[in-house]
Amino acid sequence: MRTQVAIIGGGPSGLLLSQLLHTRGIDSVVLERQTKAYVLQRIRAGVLEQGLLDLMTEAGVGERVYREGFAHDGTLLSYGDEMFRIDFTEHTDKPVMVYGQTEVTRDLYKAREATDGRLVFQVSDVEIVGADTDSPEVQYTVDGARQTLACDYVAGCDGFHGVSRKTIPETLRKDYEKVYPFGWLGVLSRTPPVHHELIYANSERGFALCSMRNEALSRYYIQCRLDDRPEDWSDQAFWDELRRRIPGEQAARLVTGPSIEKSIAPLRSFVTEPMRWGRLFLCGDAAHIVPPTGAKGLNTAASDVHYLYTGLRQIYEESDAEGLDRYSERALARVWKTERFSWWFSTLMHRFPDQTEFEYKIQLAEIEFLRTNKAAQAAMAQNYVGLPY
Ligand code: RFL
Ligand code: PHB
Repeated sequence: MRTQVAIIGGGPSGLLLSQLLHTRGIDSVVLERQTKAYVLQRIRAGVLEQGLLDLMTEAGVGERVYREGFAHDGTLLSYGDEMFRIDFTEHTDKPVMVYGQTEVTRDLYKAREATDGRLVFQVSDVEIVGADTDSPEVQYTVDGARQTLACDYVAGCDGFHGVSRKTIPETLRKDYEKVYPFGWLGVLSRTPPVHHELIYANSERGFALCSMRNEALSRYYIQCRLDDRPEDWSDQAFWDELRRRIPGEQAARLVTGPSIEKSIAPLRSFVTEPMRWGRLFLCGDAAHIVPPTGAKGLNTAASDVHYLYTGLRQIYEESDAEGLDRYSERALARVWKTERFSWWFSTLMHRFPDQTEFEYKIQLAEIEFLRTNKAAQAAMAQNYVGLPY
């Protein structure tokens, strides 16, 4: 089999790139390790930046998100019983959209299937061969048979645990990592959200986040220990702990119900450099991870897709390699700014096990500064709605 761009990974990065390339008549094949049903049951991101919305529109999948998504022009921060709002419209010209990653992925699968996109599921033993030559290929096994996909370029969109990043020789890449000493326990429940905007809560007992998918579906998170397991947390224990971490007024209003999903995610900041080796380009979680505070993971994957799509268009439509040659540099410049914001917001809002009383006081002083200082609010708002591409 042959294609122009072999895409490893059928998550949001791989699918969005594939659908965008299709709009320009550039052929791709997406190789996904899991089944489509498995990819669609992963509950992840919920907040989309304007940049991602624009890419979805360009890819022809921008209709449902504007119909069913919820535009938010502010977010709430609390500490103890105090709560204040960061107003996006006061400091930026755009809102964010609350719409689940699951729905983004569903829309993209639908579009790829409607346009006869080639998607291969349940591939295993994926191997990228000759990435540093002019004729790379991807070898993989499906239905027990070994296959070879010849291509011009390989897009490594296979997430943090994929094979693409590891294909770049260790001597040529450098990994930067920070692991946080806690995780997030997330619960999805068929209950109305406690507030119509998101609440990021700093409490003495640890961080909490009140988010949502729609008027009848809520998504809540609480900071938990790294050795906690979802089965250790009954629904009742989760709701009790969440109530203790958000302002009393919100706690009194919280509607609880049975969880329909409960999972724990560790928090990590990670970047690999460079994001390109020969004809292999890393994109999304394959190249970088942010802690979820600030909702930047999927959105940063989308900005990579933008730079890679632009580079591929340039080479196929104008025979100009400038965009591909500068892909890694351009993507990383934005990635590091997003890493900084996610690290800052995580550090501001969580309880660290070794935190001294002094450090806790400093944290509260910084939140207090943010509550009262317009310049600090503007910086937060601009980062939250998404830095320009
Ligand atoms: P994905 O989604 O991990 O997709 C990679 C795909 O590659 C497949 N794969 C392989 N396929 C073939 N061969 C192999 N060897 C393969 N190895 C892996 C996988 O099966 C998978 O289908 O990466 P992608 O596309 O780069 O997308 C990244 C986003 O999924 C991620 O950044 C976000 O979910 C992060 N994130 C959030 N991001 C936001 O922008 N806003 C949010 O509100 C937000 N909330 C979150 C989040 C992530 C979370 N968790 C669980 C990590 C909340 C949570 C709790
Ligand atoms: C979510 O709704 O899943 C969500 C929202 C905001 C975040 C992280 C996750 O910062």
